[in-house]
Amino acid sequence: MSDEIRLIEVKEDILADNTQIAKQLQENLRKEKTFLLNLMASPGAGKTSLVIQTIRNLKEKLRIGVMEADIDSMVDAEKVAKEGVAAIQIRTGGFCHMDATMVKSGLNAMDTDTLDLVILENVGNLVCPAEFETGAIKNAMILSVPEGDDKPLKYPLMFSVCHVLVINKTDFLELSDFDVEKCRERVLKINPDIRIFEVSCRTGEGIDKWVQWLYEEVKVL
Ligand SMILES: Nc1nc2c(ncn2[C@@H]2O[C@H](COP(=O)(O)OP(=O)(O)O)[C@@H](O)[C@H]2O)c(=O)[nH]1
Ligand SMILES: [Mg+2]
Repeated sequence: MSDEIRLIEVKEDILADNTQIAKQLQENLRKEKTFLLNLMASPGAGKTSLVIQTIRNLKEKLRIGVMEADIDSMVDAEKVAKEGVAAIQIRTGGFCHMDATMVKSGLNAMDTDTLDLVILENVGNLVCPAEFETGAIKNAMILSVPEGDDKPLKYPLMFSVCHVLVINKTDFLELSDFDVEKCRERVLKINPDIRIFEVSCRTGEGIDKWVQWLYEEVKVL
């Protein structure tokens, strides 16, 4: 019976096609001088909070748009729109990541040539979004203190595809056994070039350094 069943490996093909579309998209964004930041993290790590902090710090200097991606619901786009920037919500309809085609549709719905910075808040998880290039100029991720300092050991791919790691919720450090130095060592072993920022979106501590890094990157583009 099993002789009749054909097994077809599609994952590699899907990823190769996606990479091609992502490359083209990134080229177009560079020409347009629109900086796309792909922000990834677990649910609840503080993606929307960091997006809001970033908007508050940069909206006088940069024209910002936000693309919120979720399996369902509009709540994040509604929160972000209140900050006075262009926001759209992508509903992935069950998909646990954004691929380059979805990002392209989202960007088409925004007036990107009037924007300096578009932040993509990717779907919350540390697995699938790491596998799909989005066309972003830079990938950033958040690891929040309550998640634990062992996450680089468990989700190495995510830490390896990111240019920046933001350790968020540092206001929880004194209640937690999270070891920042151990975490840094683990992350740098996977990705020696990654930039690491320690912030609290609650107290605002450390946000200035993150915002300054992002601003410089957008300016360079
Ligand atoms: N204590 C503390 N709470 C935070 C911090 N950043 C975010 N939160 C809270 O964590 C929860 C999830 O944040 P949210 O930004 O929605 O996470 P997202 O699911 O990754 O977008 C919310 O209740 C936030 O208020 C932080 O730095 N410190
Ligand atoms: Mg969110």
